[in-house]
Amino acid sequence: MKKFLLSVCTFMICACQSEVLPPAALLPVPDENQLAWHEREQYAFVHFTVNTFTDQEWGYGDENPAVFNPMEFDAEQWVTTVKNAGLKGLILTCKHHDGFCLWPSVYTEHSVKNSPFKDGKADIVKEVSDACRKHGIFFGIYLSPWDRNCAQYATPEYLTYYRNQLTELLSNYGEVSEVWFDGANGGNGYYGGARENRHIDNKTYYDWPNTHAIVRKLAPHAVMFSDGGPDIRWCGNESGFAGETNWATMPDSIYAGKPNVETVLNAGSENGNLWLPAEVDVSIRPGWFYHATEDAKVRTPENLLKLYLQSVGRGANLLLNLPPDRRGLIHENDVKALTEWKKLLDATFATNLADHAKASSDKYRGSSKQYAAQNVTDGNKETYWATDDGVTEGSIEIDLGKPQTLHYISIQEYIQLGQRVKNFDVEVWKDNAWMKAATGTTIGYKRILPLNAVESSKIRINITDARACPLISNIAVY
Ligand code: FUL
Repeated sequence: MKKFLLSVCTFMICACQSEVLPPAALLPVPDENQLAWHEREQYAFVHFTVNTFTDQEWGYGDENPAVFNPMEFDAEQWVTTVKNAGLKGLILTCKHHDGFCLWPSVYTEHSVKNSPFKDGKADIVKEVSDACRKHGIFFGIYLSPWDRNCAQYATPEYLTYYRNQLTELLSNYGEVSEVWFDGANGGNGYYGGARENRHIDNKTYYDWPNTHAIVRKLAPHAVMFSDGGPDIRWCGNESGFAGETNWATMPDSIYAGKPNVETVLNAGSENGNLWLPAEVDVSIRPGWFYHATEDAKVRTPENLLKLYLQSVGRGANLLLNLPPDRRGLIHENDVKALTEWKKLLDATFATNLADHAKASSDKYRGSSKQYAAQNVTDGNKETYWATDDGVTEGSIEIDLGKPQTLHYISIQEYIQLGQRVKNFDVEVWKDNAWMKAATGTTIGYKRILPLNAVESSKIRINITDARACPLISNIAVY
């Protein structure tokens, strides 16, 4: 018996000694909804309302619903275009600043129900959300807080109106995965006939916490976007780029003592106490709404690839706007650009040369295989390479087997335990020596850097500084 107990104890001691504990989380970390959001990477925005028919960007709020008549409207065409472009979802402007509702809201007459389209029986939100579900992409809503049609705007009653509409959208159209709260606010408008200037205090008027609570209750898996969150932040511009340094973390008030809010939004904040990653919203055309005069100004496939690298390639998500035309269709020129872009993306990122390639490192956590470099090429996002606590640098070498032409490297941190890397570089083996091929600051969910078609058989990633021991879950080379 004694002997048996002794061997059990010895076994337990050995087992304990060989287990190396994972690093503690470096706060803040993403919650489940935010993690799911990171993985969506790129999706479509759709701006459509009376503006499409009046050739405006911001409707005044006095537009006659009679102008809204997209005779060839086809939700399937929108959704299949989005899906074929490799975009994972669609966020629809259910109501833009002009106040016109794309669904027959019971709280206003200013909607599709008073348009000639389908004799006032249309519900664009329903058709689009149904098509998204049918084709397996997510659906999101944009409900403008600023409403230039509503007589109550700028009074406390408007909040009830706004929240009623939000409740309608979150109750009647199935799962909503993202709710977009626009930051444009106040100014002149129709306001039920008053035709005047109305200003609100953006920080207090909307009483956001109580509106957010409605979303949490009715759409518990949705993420909410606004300039400053609560789940996703604006990237600080509408030109299509996140910062080359891009922290998913932010201080709890983006306005607190920050003179250059846009700059902070663009780069995030290394010591921020909130997980608040950036979303890059940008249009495929100069405007957010369709204008025939912009038919020749659709972004080229090459420019769309650039946007992808400046957003997804910098750890942000890409929200690409596609404005349907007056027929109610995504215009041929836009479809063509998207199709070519998808081809370009597929061709560029088709073959991961590092897939299951041999990987080694100068050090790894507790010398335990559990944290070895092989984890970065195993295709499993749950495994990662890590160093010991307090060690904030380290190198991973990947053997590509034979000389290859290298165009891009993609690196991912295991953000479940926090964003850590502050500086890194990439070297390639050239003429029997290591040669620097790229440098970067942050990595985050994903960082893609060009390697400019260099020829090499080996690549080395050197993490040179981090907020805590670095954790790399994936490295891909194209
Ligand atoms: C801005 C709005 O004013 C634009 O019209 C557009 O909707 C864009 C996405 O956000 O704040």
